[in-house]
Formats: sequence, C-alpha cells, structure tokens
Amino acid sequence: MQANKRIVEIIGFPMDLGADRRGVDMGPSALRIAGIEKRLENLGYDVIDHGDLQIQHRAQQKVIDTKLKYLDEIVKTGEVLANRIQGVLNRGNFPLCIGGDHSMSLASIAGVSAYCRDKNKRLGVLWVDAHPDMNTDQTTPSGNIHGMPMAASLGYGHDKLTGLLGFSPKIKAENCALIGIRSIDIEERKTIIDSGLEVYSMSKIDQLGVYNIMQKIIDKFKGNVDHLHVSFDVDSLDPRFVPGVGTPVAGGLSYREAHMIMESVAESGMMCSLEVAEVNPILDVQNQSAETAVEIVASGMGQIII
Ligand code: EXY
Ligand code: MN
Ligand code: MN
Ligand code: MN
Repeated sequence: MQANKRIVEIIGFPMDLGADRRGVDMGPSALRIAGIEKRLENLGYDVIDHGDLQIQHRAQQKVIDTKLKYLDEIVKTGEVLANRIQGVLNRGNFPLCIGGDHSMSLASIAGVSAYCRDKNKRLGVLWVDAHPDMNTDQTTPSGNIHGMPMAASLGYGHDKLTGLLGFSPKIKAENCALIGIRSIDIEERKTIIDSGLEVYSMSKIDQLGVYNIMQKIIDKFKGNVDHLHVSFDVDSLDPRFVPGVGTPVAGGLSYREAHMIMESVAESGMMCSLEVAEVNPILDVQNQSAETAVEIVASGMGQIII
C-alpha cells in the first residue's frame, strides 16, 4: 500500500430485514461482481474490502412488532456497522458501505455522526432516493424499517432507532438535502414539513434541472458542512436503468442525471463517506443495476478529498 494513496475501506452490509422483497441481502455480492473494487483502484485509490458483516437470517427470527419488523437485529447489527465506520474515519480513510436495504443508513449516519461529534465537524447529508424514508413506527404503512432511517437520524421515531450509539439526533435538517423524491406517504409528508427538510422532488428536477439544484445544495453546504455523507439509494434512478430494486417507482433519475449529482459532489470535494443501498440482484439477473451503481460511485469518487 503506497503511503500517499487515498484508502477506501469497503464494508458490506447484507441487510434485507428492513425491506419486504428478498434478495437485497445479495446486493454487496452483486456490487463486487460488478467490479467495484477494481473500478476504485483504477481511480487511484487503495481499496480494502472488509467483506460482509454477519446478519441473522430472517428465518431465524420472529416479527415481534409489525410496525417495526426485525427491530432488534437491525439495531444490533447497526451498532456494529456504526462502530466500524467510526473506526475507518478515525484512521483517516474513506468508508464505503454497500448494502443491503436502506435501513443500513441508520448505522452509517450514526457512525459518521459519532465521528463528527468527536472531531467537532459539522455533518451534512445528501440523500438520493425515490423515497424520503421519513416514516416512524406511528406512520409507517408497511412496518419496514428501510422507510424510516432519515426520520430516525433526525430524531423522529422509536427510541431504539433514534438512540443508536446512545445519542440523538444524528443530523440537523438544515444540513441535509434530499433529491430524486417521488413517492411520499401521506403521514410521512407531515413529518417532512415539520422537520423543515429541503426536498428536491422529481418535479423540481423537471423545473430546475439537476445541475442547478446541485449548485444550490453544494452552495448551502459550503460554509455549514465540514463532512458530507452521501446516502445513495439506487431506486432513485428510473427502473428502466436500475430494475433490480425492491421498491421501484417510475419517472426517476436518468442515468446521466444520477451521474450529474455525483459529479457535482465530486467537484465540491466535500464527500467524506458514502453508502449505496437497495441493489437487489434477484430482480436483475443481468446485474445491470449493480453495474450502474458502480459507475455512479466512480463518478462521486472522481476527486474525493479526505
Ligand atoms: N414509504 C414506504 C414505507 O415506508 O413502507 C416505502 C419505503 C421504501 C423505502 C425504500 C428504501 O427507500
Ligand atoms: Mn485491494
Ligand atoms: Mn431509501
Ligand atoms: Mn428508496
């Protein structure tokens, strides 16, 4: 490993307990098969792939609360992931978490937030998704925890979710921006409005264009954010480009729009951690979704500053 090379540490989180559709636990393997490590090495990074964290299979567990399915295993494994991510950042390296369903972000944001608290850094989150994931156990239509991580990171929802690593909230709404949103539940909308989150829906993208929106978001982050975490849910793209997702929503980001988002992030030099969620290879045997996800990661990592 050369001393001056930037190091990316990959952690696989084969989580499918937060979602309904089986198969998303194979997302990390699909991303590896799509060549994520080599692609990053070709960008000049040293890459350490730590393999996957152990997560108990669904069959070995019972659903206790239908409004918070598999809560305990999600929290237990989430604490492990959060601590691992904090360790990567403390080593001065770049954590890349590959999922697994989007309940992963409860842990990734908790780990990054704990690091930022220790180092007195202001954390910002760019959330790229078809869904705001702003449900709580009181509002969820499904009981699937992958619809709750943004809410929980802001301090809304069940204590076991908001209290990961023993503190809450993990992030401030004014240092967050959501983009690609096009599927919001009625109750969830109230929490979004209450939180004051900045949401750039697909209709906003139609009106303003991705480049202009990203300039606004980056300008907002500049001067208020020291550490930008990007949470990329691949269902933000249109299902024509990424069919392998458990909760597809038509009318999503084009291949180029998704790249423009990540190229703007790379240009800002502000991204210090990244996660990619919801790749489900069972729904896409050609593995096109994972290949697209790898290219999107590469766009974001083009010129990272750690
Ligand atoms: N809003 C719906 C729910 O809470 O069940 C759907 C959530 C889908 C979440 C995916 C990961 O982005
Ligand atoms: Mn390697
Ligand atoms: Mn999501
Ligand atoms: Mn989503």
